Amino acid sequence: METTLLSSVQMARFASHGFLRLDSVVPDDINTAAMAAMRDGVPDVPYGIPLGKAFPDDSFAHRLVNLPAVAGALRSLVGPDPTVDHIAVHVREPNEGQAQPLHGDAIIDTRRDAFDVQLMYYPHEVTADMGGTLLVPGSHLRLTNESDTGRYQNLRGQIRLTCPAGTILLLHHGIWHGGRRNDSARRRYMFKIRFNPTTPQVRLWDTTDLDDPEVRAELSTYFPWYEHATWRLEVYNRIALWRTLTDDNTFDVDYWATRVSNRPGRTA
Ligand SMILES: O=C(O)CCC(=O)C(=O)O
Repeated sequence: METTLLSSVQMARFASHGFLRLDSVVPDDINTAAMAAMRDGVPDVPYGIPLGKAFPDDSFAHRLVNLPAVAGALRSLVGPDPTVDHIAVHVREPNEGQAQPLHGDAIIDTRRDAFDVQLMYYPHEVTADMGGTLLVPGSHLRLTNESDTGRYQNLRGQIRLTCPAGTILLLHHGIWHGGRRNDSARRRYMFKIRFNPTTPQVRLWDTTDLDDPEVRAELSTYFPWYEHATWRLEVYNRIALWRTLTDDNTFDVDYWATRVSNRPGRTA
C-alpha cells in the first residue's frame, strides 16, 4: 500500500498541539459515498477488530483509511496494524439550540507511554455556523475525566473548526473537544474512528528530519490559555512523550526534564 509518512516536525506538532489537520485530503467521490452511508446508517464494528478486517473493500471507510496521506499518518502515529476501538457517526442537528460540553473521550487515561488516535472526517464543508468541532490545542496531556471540563465555555486560542469538504483531523485521545451548536439549516456530519496501537509507538514515522530545529520549536509551543507556569509543565509533558516516541531518554528542551530526573547515586 502506498503511504506518505509524517515527518518528525509533524510528529512534534502532534505532540505539542494534540492534533494534526489534513485539509481536503479526501476526494469528492469518497465524500459523496460517505454522505450517503452516513444518512443510511454505517454498520457497526466489534471493539478491537484489526483495521484490515474492519471495513468492506468497497466501503467509504475502507477507501478513506487507505488514502496514502491518511494511511501514512496512521502508520506514523499508531503503527502498521492498529485495531479499531470503535466508530461513530456524529451529527449536529440543524438549529439544535445547544452545544456538547467540552470533554475528553472515554475516561481518565493515565498512559504516558502509549496513546490512541481518533480520526475525525468531515465529508462536507463545515462553515462557521454549522457546529464544527471545538478543539483546545495543547490540552491532550492534562489528565481529566470525560466532561470534567464541561463548565469551561471558552478558552483563549480554542479552535472552532471550519473546513473544506474532505478534511480529516487526527487527535490524541486526551484532547479536550466538543461538537458546537449548529445554527445553520443543514445537518452537520462527522465520522469518527478510534484506533488502538498494537506495536510500540517508537520511530514509526519518517525520521530523516529528527534533528531539524523545528522539532524543538514545535515542542515548545505556547498556547494562550496556559498561564506561564503551566506552559512549563506542558513542555515537560511533551518532552516525556517525545522521549517515548523517539526512545531517547536524553532528549530535552531547556533542561526541564534533565533537572528533575537528576538523582545522583540511583540507577532507576
Ligand atoms: O460532533 C463533534 O464535533 C464532536 C463529537 C464528539 O467527538 C464526541 O461526541 O465525542
